[in-house]
Amino acid sequence: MSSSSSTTTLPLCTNKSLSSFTNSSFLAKPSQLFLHRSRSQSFKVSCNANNVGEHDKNLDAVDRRNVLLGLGGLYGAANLAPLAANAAPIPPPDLKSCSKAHINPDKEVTYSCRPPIPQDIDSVPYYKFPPMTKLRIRPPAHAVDEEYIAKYQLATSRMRELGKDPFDPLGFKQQANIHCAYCNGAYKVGEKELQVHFSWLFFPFHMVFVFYERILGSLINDPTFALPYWNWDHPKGMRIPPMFDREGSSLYDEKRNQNHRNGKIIDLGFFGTETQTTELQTMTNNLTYMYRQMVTNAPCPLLFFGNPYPLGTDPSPGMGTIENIPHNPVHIWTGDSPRQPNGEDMGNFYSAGLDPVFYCHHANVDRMWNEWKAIGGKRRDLADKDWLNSESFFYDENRNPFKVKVRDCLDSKKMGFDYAPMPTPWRNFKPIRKTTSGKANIGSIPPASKVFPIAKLDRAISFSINRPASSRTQAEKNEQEEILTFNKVKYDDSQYVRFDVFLNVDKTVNADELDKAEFAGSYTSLPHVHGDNNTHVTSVTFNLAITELLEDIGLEDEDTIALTLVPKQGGEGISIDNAEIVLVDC
Ligand SMILES: [Cu+2]
Repeated sequence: MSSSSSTTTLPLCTNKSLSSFTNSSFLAKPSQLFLHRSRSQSFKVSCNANNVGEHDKNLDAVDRRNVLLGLGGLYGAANLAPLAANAAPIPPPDLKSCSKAHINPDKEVTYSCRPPIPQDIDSVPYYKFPPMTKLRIRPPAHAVDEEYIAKYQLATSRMRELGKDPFDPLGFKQQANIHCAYCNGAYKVGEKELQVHFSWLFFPFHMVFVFYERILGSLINDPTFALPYWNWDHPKGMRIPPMFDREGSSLYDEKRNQNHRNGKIIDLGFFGTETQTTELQTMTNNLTYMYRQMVTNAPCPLLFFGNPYPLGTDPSPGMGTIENIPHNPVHIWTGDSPRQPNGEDMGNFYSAGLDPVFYCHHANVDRMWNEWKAIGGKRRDLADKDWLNSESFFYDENRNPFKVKVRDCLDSKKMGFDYAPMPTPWRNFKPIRKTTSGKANIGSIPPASKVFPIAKLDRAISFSINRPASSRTQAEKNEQEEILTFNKVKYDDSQYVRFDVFLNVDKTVNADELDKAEFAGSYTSLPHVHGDNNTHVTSVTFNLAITELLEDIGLEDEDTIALTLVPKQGGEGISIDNAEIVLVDC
């Protein structure tokens, strides 16, 4: 168990962060942010370096929201769900059988995502990461200097140049195709489609994109070149990193939401609709999401990694916390959904790799894996052999084909890279109970048995639900995690979907203000193809860990608690069979 008691500092836009840039013309325009904390307090903040005094006031505003408590509730190690007895790991895909990818079940990708087939396809060796004398150190993308940007731009433009040969595995298009083929149904394993999202393959598969970084380095003869990480979990990084927003640069992509450029603060819960709230509230919500997804809702490995996906099972069994938020929303927020039919580029799996910022986004997703393990408790890699021995196929920087096992991708240092450290303010951002209106009166809302099944989540719904045990001792809580489970959450998976879950409040809850203990979490989905049955309907189990929330709200002694579901996107297409609270070993 670990907790940090250091004071959180949230430099939203300090002059220090700007000093590492040698040419201020490359920065996002100094924007005037009008941040209103409440009716009684308002702050005007400028990202101008000479307005630090006001800026500090703003930091204080966020600091006051922060409760410096420990992390709590992190214990032992095991899995949430048992596996089938005769399962096997997912093997590398059969390249020869690679067919057309689909944008949705009815629509094919207009080009083939298939990689070049190696001559000796049956004897592709396993990759051995070469020993490094010097680690590649991935920098936070908002804080790199012009020398770094010049190198990164040069390497990317050379990769784009190689992409003119559509079959060069080092070309930019082929690199993007990797994500297209593994994520939009081009590959089969056995009789079933291969999908590396919505399951425990999400983290290790994307980690293997490390070859992209090695290729970039080789194109500029710099064996220490490292990808930058989009530091969206820190207020300084909550915008498109400026170097990606320079038109004409090899790092720029035309197919991005134009409303989200020039320093616009990112909403890490974005699902297609701009929330009508202040930028301070957006950043506060962002830190709340990070705390929920890394700490509260990910005390057990499978909650963090996603559900088991052994050979022979259906794809997309259920995603882990970070894939859900902020991974999915960052994709959608960046993609050009206002102008492109399928949210291209970042807003759809098949096209996401065509935007250079994709690799920067995923570098931070990878970083969250290390940060999650660093929190301690039961937060450690899975020991399941079906996970450890799952494989994927890649070309290295010398155009040699290799297979890679998940077990070889668990330690970034062994893979030759590490991250330049940045503070993680979300670790101390445990939301507190809000005493504002919206507290539910258990007697005035229907029980879960009267509300489920929910045929359409087209408006907020409140209900009461019984707990299997109350007043649990610390030893009991150490032993078992209390999980709120929604069974058979069904929705049209060609649509954006999001709903939020609140505890102990009724429908009058302010669902745009998430920094409160009553906010339990959200379910989101990025449009994707699913299975071979050609239907659009996905059915998943959605779990939220509530042990810590019950402590925070003071509900530990209650036998029955109130819940409210608030649809945020696509609710008319969401149905839910039932909800229950269960105790599980984790
Ligand atoms: Cu992604």
